[in-house]
Amino acid sequence: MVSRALTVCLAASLLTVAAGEPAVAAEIPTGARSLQSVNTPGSYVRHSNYLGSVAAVGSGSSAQAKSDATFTVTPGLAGGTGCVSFQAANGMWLRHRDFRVRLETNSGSTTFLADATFCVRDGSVAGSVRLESSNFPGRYLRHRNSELWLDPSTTNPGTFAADSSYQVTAPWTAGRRSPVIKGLYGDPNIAYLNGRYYLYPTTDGYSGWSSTRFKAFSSTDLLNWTDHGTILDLGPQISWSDSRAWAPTIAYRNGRYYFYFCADTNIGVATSTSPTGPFTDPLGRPLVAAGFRSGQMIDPHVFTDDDGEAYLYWGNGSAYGVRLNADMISFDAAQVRTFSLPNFREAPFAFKRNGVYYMSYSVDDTRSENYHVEYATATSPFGPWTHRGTILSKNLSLGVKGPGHHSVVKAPNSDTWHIAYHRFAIPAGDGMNREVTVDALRFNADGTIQPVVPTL
Ligand code: FUB
Repeated sequence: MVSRALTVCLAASLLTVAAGEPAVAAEIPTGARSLQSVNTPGSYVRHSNYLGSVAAVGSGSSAQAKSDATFTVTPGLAGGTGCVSFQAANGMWLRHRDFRVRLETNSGSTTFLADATFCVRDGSVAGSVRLESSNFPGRYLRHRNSELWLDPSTTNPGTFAADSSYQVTAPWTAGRRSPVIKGLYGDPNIAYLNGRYYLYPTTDGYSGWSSTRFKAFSSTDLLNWTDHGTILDLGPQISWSDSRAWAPTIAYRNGRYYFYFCADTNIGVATSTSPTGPFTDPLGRPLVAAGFRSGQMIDPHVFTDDDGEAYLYWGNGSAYGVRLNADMISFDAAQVRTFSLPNFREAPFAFKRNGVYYMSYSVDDTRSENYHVEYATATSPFGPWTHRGTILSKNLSLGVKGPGHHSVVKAPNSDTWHIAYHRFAIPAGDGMNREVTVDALRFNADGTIQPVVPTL
């Protein structure tokens, strides 16, 4: 499935436009796609021995050839309006290096992100596209002797335009259902607000988790997600920190949305009248400053109880909780509780079902494939917590590694629950190259939680 809003505007169409017909500005959804050369029909962009090429692919081609000619189109790793990146089935990305187009693992460096980002331009024939380098404007993804290069248009611009134009087609191999939001993201916070589901993640793919911006996505069906773009940018919008934008969460009270986020291992809060912002910082300082208590002051979650009281939970190394004041942007520091939660590492997430308070949390290190989620229950939002076990862990037969930093949401007017979490991007991700998915969360009759069955 493809998110309509995770789309990139292109002067191209998935449908072939007959010559002579007026060109219709169209959109190409992100997701699995193939790219057919316009001047060597039947030849597709593919990778072979980690180098980009153009080669014939047909219905009788091998499964490997079809897979090698299929890419997941994502928003450009380096950003930019109308810019995209191409991820192969093995998790590596098309990039140029020394102007040769090749397949490499995302190192997270600024250079890599730019080298792997191509901005979509009109192609030489109706419905086709050209892909211009984001960091070398004027150079295009072009085939030359069947090899893919990042070339400038020099002599014979007509030939060059044809060599660098592609029809975007349906993919040679089917894509997976997940990740539900295309691209690299971690720490998803899922919430149901004002008739829609929202996901607020950390943006991944940066070494040291050094992203500086937060994005939001929304959906009505948990499958098709609309990208609302950047909703908070630490650089211009937060005066007290410019780095390490991690693990946000959201709460609603009295007509306002409160967006809690990590910045440089402090917890801040920003408010808006919309779940997609614009958000502004009412405090001009962290809500929970680094050093306030032992461990890192990260990974906030706000749980609102049936009586309207809101509770802030957070922590890495130690788990903390406190009731927020009615303004949602302050609390009584003397009332902060430290919880005893076996194996707790980070990412506490609280919810309530049938009068039982659940505290779920991540165990181990997000860089470890053994990262997983355990939970405890209580009869009050402050515990004491009774440890109940593991609900989500790796599944190597599916390629699922490091699943964790989850959140939980209940479908409206139902007892249907879902869990959003990240895992190492499949197949070549790691603890800084993670992807987000959503699965069912099921309960036993006694209220205990069944182990999550990861779906791809
Ligand atoms: O995304 C950065 C950090 O990684 C989060 O704050 C932790 O929970 C871990 O997932």
